[in-house]
Amino acid sequence: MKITKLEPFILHVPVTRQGIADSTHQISHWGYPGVIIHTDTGHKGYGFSGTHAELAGDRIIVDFITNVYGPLLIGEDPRATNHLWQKLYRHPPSQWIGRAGISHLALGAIDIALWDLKAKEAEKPLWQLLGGSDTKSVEAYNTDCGWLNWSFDELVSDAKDSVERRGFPGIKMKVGSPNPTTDLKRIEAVRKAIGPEIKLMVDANGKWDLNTATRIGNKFADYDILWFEEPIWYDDILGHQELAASISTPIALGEQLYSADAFTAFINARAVSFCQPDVVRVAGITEWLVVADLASAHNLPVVSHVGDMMQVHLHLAQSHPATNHLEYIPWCRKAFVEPATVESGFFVTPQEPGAGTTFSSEAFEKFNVL
Ligand code: 0YR
Ligand code: MG
Repeated sequence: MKITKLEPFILHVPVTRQGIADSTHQISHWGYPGVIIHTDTGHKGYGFSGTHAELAGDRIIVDFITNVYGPLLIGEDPRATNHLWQKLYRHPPSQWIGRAGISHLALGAIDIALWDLKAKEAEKPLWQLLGGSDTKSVEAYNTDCGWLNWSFDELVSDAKDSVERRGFPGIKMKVGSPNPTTDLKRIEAVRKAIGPEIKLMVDANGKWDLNTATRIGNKFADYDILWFEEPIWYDDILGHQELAASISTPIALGEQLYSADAFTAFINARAVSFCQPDVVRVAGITEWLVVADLASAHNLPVVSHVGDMMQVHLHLAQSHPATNHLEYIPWCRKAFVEPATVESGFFVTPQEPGAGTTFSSEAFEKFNVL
């Protein structure tokens, strides 16, 4: 099998309900700048990054995919994922201007498309190709009930509805308000509404400084918070190390880390308890597997960041021993041929060959903005 053509696209899919906000982002659409990789066997691989749908930025990602990496891929066997990842990542001119940011998101889109192709050619869902079993149950937790722009009442009723009617065994809520005591009041009300048995996580999306995170983080134990996610600036290893040593709630992070090197540094510093790699950020499935193995070797759980990349992360959760839980964010599920689905708190095992990244043709007609 050989790569014959790269076909770029940019889909901007409106997020469900009203636009959402956390402490740092406001989103009305999810962006999928990506690529369809064509082959001489007729198989097509779908891969994409995940963005906040700023068209100018998405165009640069797609430009990098087609014009910088594209020529390095034509004629190659798409199943050689390790070889191709290294070829692109260490391509000297790209390495000089890359290794994170736009070039890395571009590499991620390509790598995901290659894995999709590899699984489609093998006629297996990706989790099966990676050694997974459908006897494994991946537990879901709902993030799409705890946004920071939800009013107090909306937040409490949405949290209650998620667990009582919809059966989620866990939920995550956003914190990082300008006045952190507001967050504590919201946490207290949510814990009261959902009862003591449900897993409750909080996510500050990197907003606070170390003093605030320590002061507020010390109160989380009163509400049995399973993890405190992105408490402070993403790259501050020593800050997270100090925080982890001074509060009892475990730290979760990783959605903003670009490499296994970065995870190694946080893990070695004992600055992280729950590793949250995202295939978008770490340039694809190839490096995600390195990070998950690394976490596994340190006996740390992996709970992928979903953003809205749920389908592909479900395949990885279904197959990797370090991961048993996955975030549920349903904004764009309807755009996919096989949307990730939760029943009674657990994900349904995907069955279609591939990595779960194939969009429906209607999604292309409706949402392609390139
Ligand atoms: C903004 N999950 C997150 C939104 C979410 C973000 O990208 O998606 O709140 O990805 O932090 O853990
Ligand atoms: Mg997060």
